[in-house]
Amino acid sequence: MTEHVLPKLPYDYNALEPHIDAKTMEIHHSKHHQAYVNNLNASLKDHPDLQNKTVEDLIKNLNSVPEAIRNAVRNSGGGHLNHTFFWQVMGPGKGGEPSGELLEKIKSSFESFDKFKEKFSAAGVSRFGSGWAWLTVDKTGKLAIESTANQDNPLTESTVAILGVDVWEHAYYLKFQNRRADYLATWWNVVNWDQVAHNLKSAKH
Ligand code: MN3
Repeated sequence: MTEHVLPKLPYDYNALEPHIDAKTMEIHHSKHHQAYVNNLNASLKDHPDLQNKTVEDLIKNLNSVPEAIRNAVRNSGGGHLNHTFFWQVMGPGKGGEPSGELLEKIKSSFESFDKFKEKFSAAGVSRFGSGWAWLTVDKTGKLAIESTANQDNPLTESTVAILGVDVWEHAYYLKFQNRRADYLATWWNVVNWDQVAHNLKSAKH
């Protein structure tokens, strides 16, 4: 069978310091993300027809996954997809503001870049329990801020995420404890806007 594998982190565990600490990154990637990958492979063990599908395919078409493993695929496949995405939209020496078409779209959708940040952070802060906040684009090119519970991905509801932030406690608890709003305020310093612009362009195709 083709097994899903943990992707290599595109930078070192300490690369996002001081904003996100090395220990959090190490545990998040090598333990949490690895567990999603392992659990996804375990849930697909007796389903050879699903083993060659990409994780995007599985999450996009959850209703075609047999009911017996649907929830497991939703959680562990979603976890694998979301974290693979999350590592890419962050990077060392990033932050700042987007430019070009992405900035224009953000301004026309949310009034200003600052207002966008405010609304996006609010979506993360107000997500009860564990989940994600997203900037998504729909088929018509319209941007929206969304929030999902657990490891759900907007793809299941047919919008495409171009930016996302993990608000599970495991993403910030070591450094920020219960202060999720402080984590989110700091997180803007590591956002890789070049990757987000790339995601916007690819989502159109
Ligand atoms: Mn996580």
